[in-house]
Parts: sequence; structure tokens; C-alpha cells
Amino acid sequence: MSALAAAVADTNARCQAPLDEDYAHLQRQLDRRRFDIEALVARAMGFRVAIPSWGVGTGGTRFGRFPGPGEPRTLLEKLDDCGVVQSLVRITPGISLHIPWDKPRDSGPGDAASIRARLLELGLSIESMNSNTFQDQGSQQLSYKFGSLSHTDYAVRQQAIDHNLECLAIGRALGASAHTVWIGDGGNFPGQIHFRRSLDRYIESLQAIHAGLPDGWRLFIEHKCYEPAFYSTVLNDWGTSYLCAREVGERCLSLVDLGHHAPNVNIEQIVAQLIRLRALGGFHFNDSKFGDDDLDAGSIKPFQLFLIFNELVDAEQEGIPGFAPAYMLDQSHNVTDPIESLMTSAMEVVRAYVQAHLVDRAALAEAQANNDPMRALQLLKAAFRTDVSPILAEARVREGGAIDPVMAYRASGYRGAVAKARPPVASSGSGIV
Ligand SMILES: [Mn+2]
Repeated sequence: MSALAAAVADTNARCQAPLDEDYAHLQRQLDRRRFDIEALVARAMGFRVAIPSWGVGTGGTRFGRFPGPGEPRTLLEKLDDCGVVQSLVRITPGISLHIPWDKPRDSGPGDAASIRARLLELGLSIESMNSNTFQDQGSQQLSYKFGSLSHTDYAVRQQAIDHNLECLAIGRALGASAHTVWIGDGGNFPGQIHFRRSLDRYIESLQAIHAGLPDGWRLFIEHKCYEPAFYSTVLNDWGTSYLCAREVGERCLSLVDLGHHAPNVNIEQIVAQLIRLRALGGFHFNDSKFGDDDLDAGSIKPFQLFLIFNELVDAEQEGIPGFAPAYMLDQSHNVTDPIESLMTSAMEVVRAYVQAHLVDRAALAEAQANNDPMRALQLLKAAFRTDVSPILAEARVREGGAIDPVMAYRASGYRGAVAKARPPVASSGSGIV
């Protein structure tokens, strides 16, 4: 038995009796409220949120980066860490890759065949690809300093398009089915960029990428209100994203990264509007206090996360045609063990999903019809205040995971073991997009 499996068995044995007690109590409470706890366990077991390959390394800010011990140095090592997350929480089998950081080698360890074999061994799969035209890579001819897909120079735009097409080819070889484009294009000075023409060029470049999409793939475009450009950003908000997606093509959809909005923006309403417009492609979950996208999902504003899932579950239960958003974490781990942050965040996301199933939707519809805001809020709060932890733990146990993933992970000694096997490297291809 591996150290990890032994730690799961050992910690689960210690946590089982308290879990049984809490589960039985919650079952009585939910019976009274006419919710079927078994159905909720099934929902929790069926939930999926993908892990970004760059999330298993320490992130950083523009001021610095403080690497932790045992950081993965290669894609195979990143997959090993993702495998640890999945083996403990059991809802994260999907991985999102970043090119060029995760570009497979041409042959030998780290080539496409060895990556596919490792994925199979770990019970993981590649879900989506991410391009990178917000940095210059050593091998490229032209610089993205003044933009990529919207650059004024056709040759730079073509280089960025070719890079995205290469991501599609790599993703196809690894079994992915979606491609996400986030660009850093924008301006720092009034007058620097012709707003209308830069949008024209952006859309035209995306059309070329859309035309290269393999069968069955979806193209997600990710907006962000600022950073790295601080005066203007080409794809700055969800409305622009929606309108661009419509012009780009029918398989182009909007992706919502929670941290890519100005403070206090009503993200749950944006989510509902994109669902109404049949344009919601997916999510990058994280949390933020100011204007960043770096904090762990659910760590600052768990009620906001719940309200977002309230909209998603409402749409799911209504059976809206074509509603199939892709869920992924996208956050930067600067002061924690990335594996612990990813596990905790995945659990916060599924927590919000399960809590949203506890909204009495018939009563909510009645409160809305009667213009009774206090009753409406009470119904949402009743769901949000319910501690569904026993449901989540039960779902993990039934899938072979850990009742307390962080406790099991620490007991396994995994980080100490990989710290010995993986000496630090200067650059690990991690960060935030
Ligand atoms: Mn993102």
C-alpha cells in the first residue's frame, strides 16, 4: 500500500465515527426539510472541477515568488501532484494544460505517449488547453510587448494565431476538448490603442483559431478588466466577451474568471445573463479581496460563491438546452502548499454546488411572484447556512477518498518525500493566467 493510501485508511478510520454521527444528524434535519440526503451525496459524487497544471506549483506576484519545497519540475511531476489531489478529494480528474509550460517533449519521458500513459495510471484526463501570448518565449521571433492577437502588425498576430493552433494540435493528441484564450493585450496610455480597430483585429484572429478547432471542441474566451495593461484591456468585460463570441463563431463561448471583475461587481447576475444568452462556456474559480484573481476559492466570499452556484443549479434543474459549463480552479498559491490549497478550494466549490441544491425553488419562485424580498433572502440563507460537510465527506469516502483530505495528505508525508526527490529549479512554469 502506498504511503498516501495508508494515510487515507488510517485517518478515515479515526474520522469515521464522528462522520457517521454528523451524517445521521444532518439526515434528520434534511428529512424534516424534505430533502433527500442520498440524492445530495450522489450530486456531490458526480461533481467535477478541473485542476490547472500550473496550480500545483507556487505562484507569485510581480514583486517576487517564494517557491516551496518539492515543486514539480516537469509535466509528469505536475500530473503526479494532480493525482494526489484527485486521490484524496475524488472530484478533480480533469486537468487543464498551459502551452508552452506543459509542452510535451518530442520523444522519451515527457512525450505525448508517456503523458497519456501517466494520465491513465493516475485516473486523470486532459480537459482543456490554455495558450500563452502574454509572455515572450525564447524560441519566438516577434515580441508580444505591444499585444498578440490584436497587435497592429499582421506578422505578430499570425504568430499568436499559429501558437493557438499548435495548442489545439497538442490538445488533440492528449485528448482535450476545449481551448481557453486569455490575452494580456491592452494599453497603458490614452491614445496608445485604437479601441475599435484593436477589437476588429482581436475578433479576426479568434475567427482564424475558431476555424482550426477540432470536431467537438469548444473555444472559451476569458475577459479581464485590467492587468497586465492598466489603462485599457481589449477584452475587458463579459458584455464585450459575449458580443465577440457571437462574431467569432458558434463554438466560441464566454468564460468567467471570478477574479477578473472590478470589486463589488454582481458576478452571479453576469452568470445568469450569460446562461440566458446561451453563451456561458465555463469558469475559473478563485477568490479576491480587491481586483485580483489570486486567492483560494471560497476563502473570502463564500456567500458569493454560493449565489453563483444558485444560478448554475437553477439552470441545471431547469434543463436549459446546451447548458454544460466547464468548471476549473484558477488561483495562485503564494503562501500555502499548493496541493492543500487545491484540495480545499475544490471542496469549497462542491460545497457551494451542494448547498445550492438546498434552495427551496418552489418557495423562492412564490416569494419572487409575491414581491417578498425578505422571504426570498431567508430561503437562500437557509440553504447557505446548512453545513453540508458530512455530505461531501460521505461522497469522498464512497469514492475511496479521504474524509479529511488535508489531514490525510499531511499524514502521508508526500511533500517531504517529493522535496527530497525534486531539487529546486529556477523556473517551474507556474503562476496565474
Ligand atoms: Mn483565469
